[in-house]
Amino acid sequence: MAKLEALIFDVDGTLANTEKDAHRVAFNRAFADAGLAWEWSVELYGKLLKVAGGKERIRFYIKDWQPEMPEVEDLTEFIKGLHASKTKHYCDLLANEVLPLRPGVRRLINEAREKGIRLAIATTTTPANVTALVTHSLAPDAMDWFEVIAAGDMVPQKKPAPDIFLYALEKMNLNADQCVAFEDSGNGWLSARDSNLTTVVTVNNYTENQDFTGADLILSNLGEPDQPFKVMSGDVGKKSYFDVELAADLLSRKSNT
Ligand code: XBP
Ligand code: MG
Repeated sequence: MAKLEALIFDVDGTLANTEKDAHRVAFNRAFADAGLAWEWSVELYGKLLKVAGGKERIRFYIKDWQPEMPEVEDLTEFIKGLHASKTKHYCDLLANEVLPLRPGVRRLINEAREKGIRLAIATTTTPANVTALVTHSLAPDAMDWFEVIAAGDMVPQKKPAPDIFLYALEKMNLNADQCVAFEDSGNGWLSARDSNLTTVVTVNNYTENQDFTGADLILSNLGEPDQPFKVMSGDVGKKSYFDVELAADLLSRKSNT
C-alpha cells in the first residue's frame, strides 16, 4: 500500500474563489487600459473558463466571439501584452483586497505541515499570481511551505492536459499513488485524472455543473469542524470535513482494489 506523502493543490477555485472577482476584474481592467471596449461579464466569463490559461482564453474570445479589434501586426504579442497587464492588475487587486481562502484550506495545509506531509501546487495560472494569493491570503512566508510551485507556462500544455501535475510529481520524485490532488474544475479534474492521481474535487459556482465522473470525492468544499462539507459523490466514512486521515484512507482504498 502506498503511503500518503504529499498533497498537490490547484489554485484558482480550489485555494480561493479567485475567478469571478479577481481574475475577471483584472482582465476587464487590462482591456480598458488598452482602449478595448471588451467587458467580460460574470456570465460570459463562466463560458470563457472553458479554456484554461489567460492568454489562451483571450485568444479563444477573439476567435469565437470576434470582438471589435484594433489592427495588430502580431496577435501573439498583442495577447501577451494584454495578459501581462492583466497579471499586474490581478496582483495589485490581491495586494489591496485580501481574498479569503476556501473553507478547510488553511486547516488542511496546517495539519499536513504538522504531520510532515509534503505540499505542492499545480496550477494553470501565472507564477506571479500564485505568489500574490499565497503570500496575501495564506501567510507572508507560505510560498516556502510548498516544495514545488508548478504553474502557467512551465509546461507545454495546460490543463486539461496532465503536464502540470506530472511536472510536480517529477520535481518531488513521487509517484501518483503517493499523493492526493485537489481540484475545482472539469479541466483540472481531467488533468489530475490523466496523471493517475487520486483526486478530491471541491466545486464552486462556476464548476458545480461540470462533469467530474470518476473523481474520488466530489465535495462542496473541504469543510471545517463547525462547517461540515456536503458530499456530492464518494465515501467519506464518518468524516464531516476533509483531513489528512481521509486523504490517507483514499489512497489505501485504491491500493486494496
Ligand atoms: C485557472 C486558470 C487560469 C486563471 C487565470 O487556473 O485557468 O488561467 O483563470 O490565470 P487553475 P492566468 O484552476 O489551474 O489554478 O491569466 O494567469 O492564466
Ligand atoms: Mg482551478
